[in-house]
Amino acid sequence: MNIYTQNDTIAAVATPVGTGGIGIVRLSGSESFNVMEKIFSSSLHEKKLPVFKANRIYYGWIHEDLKPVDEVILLCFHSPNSFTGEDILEIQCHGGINVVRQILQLCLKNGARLAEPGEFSRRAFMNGKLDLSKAEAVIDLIHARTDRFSRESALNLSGRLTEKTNLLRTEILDLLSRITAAVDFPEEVDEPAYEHIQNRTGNIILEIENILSYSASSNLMRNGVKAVIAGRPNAGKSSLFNALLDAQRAIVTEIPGTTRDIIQESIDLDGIPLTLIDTAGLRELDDSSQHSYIESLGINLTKETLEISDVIIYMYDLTRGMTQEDVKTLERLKSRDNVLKVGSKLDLAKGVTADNGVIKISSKDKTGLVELKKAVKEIILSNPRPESEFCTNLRQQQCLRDSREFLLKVLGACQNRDPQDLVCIDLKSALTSLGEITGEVVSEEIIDNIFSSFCIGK
Ligand SMILES: Nc1nc2c(ncn2[C@@H]2O[C@H](COP(=O)(O)OP(=O)(O)OP(=O)(O)O)[C@@H](O)[C@H]2O)c(=O)[nH]1
Ligand SMILES: [Mg+2]
Repeated sequence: MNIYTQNDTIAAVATPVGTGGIGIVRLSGSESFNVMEKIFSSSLHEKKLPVFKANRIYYGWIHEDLKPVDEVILLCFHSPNSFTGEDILEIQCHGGINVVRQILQLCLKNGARLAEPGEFSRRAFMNGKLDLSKAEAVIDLIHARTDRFSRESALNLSGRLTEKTNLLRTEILDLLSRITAAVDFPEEVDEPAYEHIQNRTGNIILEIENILSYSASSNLMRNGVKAVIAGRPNAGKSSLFNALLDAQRAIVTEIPGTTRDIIQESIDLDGIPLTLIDTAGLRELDDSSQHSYIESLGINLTKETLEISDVIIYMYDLTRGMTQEDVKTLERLKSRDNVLKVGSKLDLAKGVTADNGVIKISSKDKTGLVELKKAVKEIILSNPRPESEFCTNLRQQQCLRDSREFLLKVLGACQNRDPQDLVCIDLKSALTSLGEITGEVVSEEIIDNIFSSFCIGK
């Protein structure tokens, strides 16, 4: 993707496709103001151009040969004080699909090129305006499905991870400088004691491990989990699905076999994005009617979904008790440690006793739902730490692990009393791995990979 190294002027629509109050077309590059001079005027009676000053807002018209396209305001930023570090103009127009597209077309016709996905942010990175971990925080913030993940991403955007990484890098650099000085000038500078190197390296490893200890909860917040509601027809699965969503999303009837397809929606379970899946009721079908055929397809889908789900909410009707088929299905799921047994319709089965470990609920009057959510959370959080001090993605975790590996080698080398110039090699590699987190040292391929996951206009 070498186009990124070019300094041409790019344009894109920065707001989502669709109708809205305001649409934004963004331009970045040295030609931005020249493009604008061709398509903007403060008046429609005659071509009138303001002197575009930095950090100012201008009112006027986007026009084509003084024929009005839209009434807009312009936000002006001059290089280097802008998001990308280049000249930037943001055209705020009315948010109609067509008008936004027309303005973009005019920009393209008058000297700009359509931006690639993430190209604005990539330019910001290239111009030192945004480090890599902050750029990744921007993507996270845009895609966050829960309040908690938004907050975590905003903290990273504000520099939490960058600052921590830089602190650790400074520590390594400091140690490296002391050893290098002694290696290069053995007459003047004494070698640091091996114990000293070991102590400091050990502390850095502990710090890295502390950040890594939040990996599982970071991954959970980022990726979310799948919880499937399964059980026999009429067990009350769709009713529970609706009750948890607090919306009438799935059809509920007293006819067994109502749900035939997989229906899924996302809910926020205390900061964890939980994809809740309603399924077709499990039962043996013995006739070969078309109706049964369709239902059997649904049942197969249910079985496949059971395989890939992180939590299985297995429901049975308390008023009917557990049937042989329920027992058989639960037997098949025995090896999984993620099954919750849920008895439904508690409002109709007040005096009914249930096995130990069964969570009794009523979707009708919403009893037992808090306990159910708590139990789901317990399964999900059996490993990860619930609170996160550091939120990292897989790439950043790999950089941290690589760095830790090199630092462990440093400890080993000190233990063996290897020459200190050898110790330096691993310290340098540990430094490089940490530098990859913020993009201090990073390959073109990784940069491409990160910025291609942005949307156009960002
Ligand atoms: N009184 C009462 N009725 C319920 C409750 N939950 C479900 N029902 C009723 O039980 C019937 C079946 O409910 P559904 O939610 O459609 O059951 P399902 O498991 O999705 O059924 P299928 O889609 O056919 O597999 C409906 O008539 C619901 O109104 C409950 O908590 N209390
Ligand atoms: Mg259903």
